[in-house]
Amino acid sequence: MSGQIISLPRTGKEPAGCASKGQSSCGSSQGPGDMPADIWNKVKDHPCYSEEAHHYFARMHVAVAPACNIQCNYCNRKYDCSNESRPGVVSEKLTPEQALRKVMAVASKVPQLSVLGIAGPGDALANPHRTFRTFELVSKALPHLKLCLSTNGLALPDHVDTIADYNIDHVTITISAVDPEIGQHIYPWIFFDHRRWTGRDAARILHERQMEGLERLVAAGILVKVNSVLIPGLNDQHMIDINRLVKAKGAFLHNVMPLISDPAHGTHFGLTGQRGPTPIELAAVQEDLEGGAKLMRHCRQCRADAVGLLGEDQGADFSLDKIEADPVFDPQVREIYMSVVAQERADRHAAETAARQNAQEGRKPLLVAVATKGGGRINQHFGHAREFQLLEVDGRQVRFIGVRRADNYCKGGYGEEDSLAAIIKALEGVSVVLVARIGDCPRQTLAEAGITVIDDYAHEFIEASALAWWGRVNQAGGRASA
Ligand code: CLF
Ligand code: SF4
Repeated sequence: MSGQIISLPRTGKEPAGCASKGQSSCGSSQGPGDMPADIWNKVKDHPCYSEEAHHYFARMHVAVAPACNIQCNYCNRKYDCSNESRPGVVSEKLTPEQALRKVMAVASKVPQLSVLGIAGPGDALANPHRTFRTFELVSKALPHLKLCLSTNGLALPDHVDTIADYNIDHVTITISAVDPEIGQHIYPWIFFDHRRWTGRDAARILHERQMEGLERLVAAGILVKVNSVLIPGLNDQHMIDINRLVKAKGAFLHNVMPLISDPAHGTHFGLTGQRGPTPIELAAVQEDLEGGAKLMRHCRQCRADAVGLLGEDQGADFSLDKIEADPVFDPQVREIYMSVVAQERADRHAAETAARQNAQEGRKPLLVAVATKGGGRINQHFGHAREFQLLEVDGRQVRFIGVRRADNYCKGGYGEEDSLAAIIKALEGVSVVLVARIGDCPRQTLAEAGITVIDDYAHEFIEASALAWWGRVNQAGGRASA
């Protein structure tokens, strides 16, 4: 079981690892000055709707919704919903009562928890009684939690009023096509109005229901995020149509997720060799979408039973057999955490503002990768990082542009050469990696690959450090190796 966490994961030195002897494009990532106060209040503690909030706040999913009313070619029912999760069976399906117990257990140990989401393993609204009963129980016990659900949209128009009644402020609709000609190659069938539909008709009905649901949610003042699964050769050229249409209909964010496809998952796409996009292809599509609906770039495609900060999963610590029969939530612990976060946010903002005052005129942007385990600080050892946050820095602006993943280098006290090769590949195009600490050996290997790793900004704020590094490099004559 995880221990109770009150401080941010930022202070205290990292344990020495192996070989260690020796702003944002997501429009929701900024502060209250960038959006109306009522919208800021809805997103400021939601790790998916605000890139900034994802440094401080956690979400959890409860797997209470096993059934689905459509078939996606990237999904196998044995696996998590690919809308919102990476493949891998959910460890346990829950009743609403079990879900409440699990949420209480997590809330009592993880004060960062701010959102309860229902995202499968099927479709939240194909299981409306289980979904809404869960929300009812949790909202009574823990009214401070934000409620969030994810759906393919087919049943959505039937439930908009209930969603509003339950104060569910955030709904994600997965929309991977807005043209039935394309949609029919993604969705082989849907079950609607007591019968099964296939082909173009299925895709048309799904599209109409998604649009109706989106419009009605927006009219009800509910924030809508649209997830689109990017399928090379099928909807990559179409993504701009999706982006522009959902923007016109009032979607708050658009999250383009790379298709995860593997024959081992038993999906139609996996078995027929449909590949997912490379990181470069994903970035190119995202670049094309600039100027349309705001993009979410910090999604981790989490499991339908994920628990914790985005990018980490404490789910295994909270299986039913590990949690107490009657967990108790202490609101005071949460209040202390919230005051720590408020101070951190203010300090981080001040540090970035100060760094900007020393900034030079923008020149060629450089890519900076950061090892962080939350709190908005550079606070992770290189060898422990399973992902790196990617920033584009031009001396005046720091733009969050995504996350690159690779297996961590340090395993059981030793460095893995294979992992290092994969990390170097994942860091393609990066000028510098900012870490809390790194050993001489991996630092040297990365340097030989043209990637500088520095720990000079250990435990400092990310954006201010990236600006400071950029200034240092440019004062040193434009070298990216200061
Ligand atoms: Fe869950 Fe989705 Fe709500 Fe977030 S996840 S239901 S909006 S609380 Fe977030 Fe996970 Fe990406 Fe989803 S990182 S897969 S976007
Ligand atoms: Fe699978 Fe989700 Fe698609 Fe249903 S909506 S088929 S659970 S990916």
